Amino acid sequence: MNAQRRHVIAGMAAAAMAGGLPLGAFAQKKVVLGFSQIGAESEWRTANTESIKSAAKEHGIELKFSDAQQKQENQIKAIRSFIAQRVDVIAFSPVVESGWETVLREAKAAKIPVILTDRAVNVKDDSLWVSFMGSDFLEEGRKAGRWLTEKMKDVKGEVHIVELQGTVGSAPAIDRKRGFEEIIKADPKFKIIRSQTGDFTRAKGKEVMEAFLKAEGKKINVLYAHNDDMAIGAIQAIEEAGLKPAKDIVIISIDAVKGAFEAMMAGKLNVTVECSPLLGPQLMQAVKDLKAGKTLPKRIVTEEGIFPMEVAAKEFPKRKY
Ligand code: GZL
Repeated sequence: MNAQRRHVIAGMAAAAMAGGLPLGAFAQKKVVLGFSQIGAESEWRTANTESIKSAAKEHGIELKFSDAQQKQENQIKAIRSFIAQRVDVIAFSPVVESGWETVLREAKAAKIPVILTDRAVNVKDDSLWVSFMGSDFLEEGRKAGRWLTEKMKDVKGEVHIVELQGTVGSAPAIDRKRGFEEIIKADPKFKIIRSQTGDFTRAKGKEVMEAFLKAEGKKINVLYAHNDDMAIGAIQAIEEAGLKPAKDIVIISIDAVKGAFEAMMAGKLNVTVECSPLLGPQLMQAVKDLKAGKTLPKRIVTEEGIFPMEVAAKEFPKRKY
């Protein structure tokens, strides 16, 4: 703040005190952010929520937070409520890609900017959202595919893969599948023999893996899970079937949450591809930049790695989620 502006504010404050106005009337009004979170379906989501709440506090931003329990209609309701409350900025992690045009048009009509975090939306008019920050799910799928093709490069016969997909219609499920298939299609020995959604949860991941094992049994060579929670559920099913996870069935998953590192250190998971949930600081900085009149980049990509079980013990102490 420059000296002239400081002088004016001091003058106004003195006049206010003389006139009995509360000094607080001149304190900077807090920026209000309305955030619609998907739910609490996985370790990743819990870490993402924690990152957003703690960053809002650190940045002095008033956060109106809503948990949609993985239902799109609840996210739409929450966004409408933020519009009615005239928040400064709306941000959300869209549970699925489609069905957002109407409510995003309402936000635009109310002149409230919308930031997408974590997952993208599929709308014709990209002016309905100002910025999308999150991972490159296609590249995450490719990383999983590259690790497997390298691991199995000397295998002569067919490699039978079962796939636990994320939430149907969600950006991560669509793109992690697409990226993985883009890589493995180069060698016809790789065959996805079963593929079904486990909705990103441990319980559903276990249930679907039990069905895969019943149907295909020892024919299964590889499990590709779109997130660690489903992989951890599947590991339980594999053990209950009397098989050794990461040995009888090679297991690849995505997120790199603490539970995945613990599974790798126990020798039950072969590799996890990183997908960082720590979007809070970036989001709050973007909200403040918006309020300061700055233009945000349309796409902000989070940089991420891949962690095979051989490095798990060394990396684990450094993990932040
Ligand atoms: C990815 C995120 C996904 C995680 C899952 O950015 O949307 O949703 O991979 C989470 O663990 O449930």
